[in-house]
Amino acid sequence: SMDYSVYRTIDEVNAVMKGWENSYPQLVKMKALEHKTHESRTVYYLEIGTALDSNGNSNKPVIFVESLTHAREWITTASLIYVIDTLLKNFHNTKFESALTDFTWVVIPVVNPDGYDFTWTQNRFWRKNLRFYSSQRHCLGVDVNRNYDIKFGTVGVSPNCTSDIHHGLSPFSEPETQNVRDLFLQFKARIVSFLSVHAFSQLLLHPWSYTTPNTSTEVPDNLQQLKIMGNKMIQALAYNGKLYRMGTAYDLVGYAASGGSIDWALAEKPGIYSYCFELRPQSFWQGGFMIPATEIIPTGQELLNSLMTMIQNL
Ligand code: 0X9
Ligand code: ZN
Repeated sequence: SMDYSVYRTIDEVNAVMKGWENSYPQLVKMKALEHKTHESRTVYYLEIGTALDSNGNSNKPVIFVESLTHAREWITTASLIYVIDTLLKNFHNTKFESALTDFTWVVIPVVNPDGYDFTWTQNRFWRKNLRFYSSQRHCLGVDVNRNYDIKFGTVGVSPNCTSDIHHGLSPFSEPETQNVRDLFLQFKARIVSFLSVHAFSQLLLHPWSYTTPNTSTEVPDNLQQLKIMGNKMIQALAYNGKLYRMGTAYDLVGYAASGGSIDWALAEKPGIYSYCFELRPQSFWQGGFMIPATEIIPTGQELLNSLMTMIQNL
């Protein structure tokens, strides 16, 4: 059986995905996304659920999950591996069965494999992708979560390529955002929820992330539903006693950010349940991005519990 309490390299994560497809051919398809990264890597995604046809299609509602957009946020992919493996292994357990019989899960476990590999080999605290601009020192990378076409370049971003929140040259200039966009559009008619998995701070963010006190009259049409569902989800995230809080980015962390995935997804398909998880730990003092691997399982348990709560309330 699989050891959950270790962090895996990009090659190991891809091998885990392949292993699932081999072990559960009725439940899992692993596919390549179209846009290769700057270092020519292929980004893979999974389609998970029953009654997939030979192309991996079904008529079920889709829950779309994207993770490891930010290279240093290792706990996100590690927790997701726990979640997916637990769902697959316990498929016949009534507690989890509806997750795979009533829904199709479309999951990108590592949106940014170049950045992830860079955190293993060069710099553990790297955040962005590896967009190469010039041999100018320090000018490397775009913040993938600022590159979507929603209020692009307006708030919580930088035009400077040396910045950790550099938005890139134009909306969807990056292969990583192009991949998420194209996969979202492929499944758009069936998507009921879009989930972006990040770390850390123990938060559940709902749109809009771009609003500040000046623009806070702009709210999603489904704000009430987002809040009601989000409240249930943060209660479920407290599964192991950790406090999670829910709100917009500005409400919770005091900064707005444009060009992010959850805002783009909700604007593209109004009415969906679009959230950004900020997983463990709560703060820098509890390990920050370097959270010990011993916390992967409990973090995965609380993430799984909140996902089960969400689907039971859809
Ligand atoms: O700043 C970010 O991109 C996210 N926080 S992080 O510390 N993981 O970098 C929050 C973004 C919230 N908004 C969207 N996901 N759109
Ligand atoms: Zn992040």
